[in-house]
Amino acid sequence: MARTLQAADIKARAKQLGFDACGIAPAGDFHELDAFKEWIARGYAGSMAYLERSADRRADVRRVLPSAKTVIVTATVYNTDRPLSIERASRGDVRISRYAWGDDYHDVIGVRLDALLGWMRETSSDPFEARAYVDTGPVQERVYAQYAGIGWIGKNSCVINPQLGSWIFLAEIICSLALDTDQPAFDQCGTCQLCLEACPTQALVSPGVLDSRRCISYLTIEHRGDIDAEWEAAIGSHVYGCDICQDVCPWNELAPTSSDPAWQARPRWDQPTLDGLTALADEELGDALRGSAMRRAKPAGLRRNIEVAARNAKRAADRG
Ligand code: B12
Ligand code: SF4
Repeated sequence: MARTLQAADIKARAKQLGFDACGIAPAGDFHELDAFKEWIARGYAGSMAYLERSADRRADVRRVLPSAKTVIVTATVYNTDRPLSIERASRGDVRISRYAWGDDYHDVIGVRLDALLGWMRETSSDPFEARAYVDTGPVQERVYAQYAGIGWIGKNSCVINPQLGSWIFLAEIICSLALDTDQPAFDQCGTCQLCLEACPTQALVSPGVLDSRRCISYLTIEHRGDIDAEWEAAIGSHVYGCDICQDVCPWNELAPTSSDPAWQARPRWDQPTLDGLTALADEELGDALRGSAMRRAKPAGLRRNIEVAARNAKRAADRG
């Protein structure tokens, strides 16, 4: 029967649908959002022009949905029981970001978020407006996640939940319902600086601020064309994305793993080797990317990255 929706009902439903955490932030123009335009102005977005194009809308969710009163933020653990990238340092190993081993999260979480929104529409006695986004919407997901109490924005710029760690996907429903909101999460990085120190390209230029142009994740996923020779050696054996700033984070030491089949590594991407990937024909590479978040880099981008890793492996072998 239709009723007035309460925050607790939505959170309980989110749990049933497979979300590991759910919190609610007020729709507001939080001070952290001001940093976005400055970040663009410094050139830190590199060639990700879509970020600049949507900068005005990203300044406040009410520019996306003028009637917005709250942002329901979900977190989904994608961590699985496999070694960290920094533990895969043997000759011939290549590294692929943890988030990309299983099914494409845009698809999987998109379906779950639509189910949550569909249930809200069926259950709420009050009509409301809403927009649901997973990653690709004009929303600073990390800021709203922090204000929804999901986790704080760490020095590695990732949202860290004290129980779940940072191997989490974020997704949100912006809505016009005036729901009870959560307390924002508070910073628990303290004096730690491990992520800043570990980044092979010093992409974390100051705590919480990442220059994408230096980030291995950006270089291997978003950047098109040749990779500047300056970064080649530092990319090492990374063939898609980079996890180092999360691998070294103490908050991930006891991070739980997920048994959700969606995030389990597909055989092709489970601890891959350079020889195994180099041997793939274009068609096989294309097939292996079907339904995977790695489609973003396209077969040509992945091939380019495999070639970089191969040159790095040869240099290492030549050094003996
Ligand atoms: C563009 C983008 C990237 C870019 C830039 C990343 C970055 N750090 O900005 C690149 C390609 C490099 C990237 C890499 C990765 N990404 Co990405 N990415 C995004 C995207 C689409 C937008 C982020 C953005 O606008 N960045 C610009 C910065 C300025 O904005 P922001 O991240 O919102 O940060 C805010 C605060 O940090 C604050 N702020 C600014 N300065 C300061 C200073 C301090 C001290 C503090 C506390 C705050 C603060 O202001 C910003 C908002 O104005 C989001 C999805 C989304 N719609 O938000 C996913 C997202 C951030 N990415 C995600 C993931 C998983 C990754 C990778 C782990 C993938 C990988 N393994 O390769 C890496 C992580 C690298 C890293 N350390 O960030 C997840 C992060 C989940 C989490 N736990 O935080 C998101 C949320 C996608 C999702 N829906 O799950 N990503
Ligand atoms: S490694 Fe240390 S400084 Fe970096 S995000 Fe984790 S706790 Fe914060």
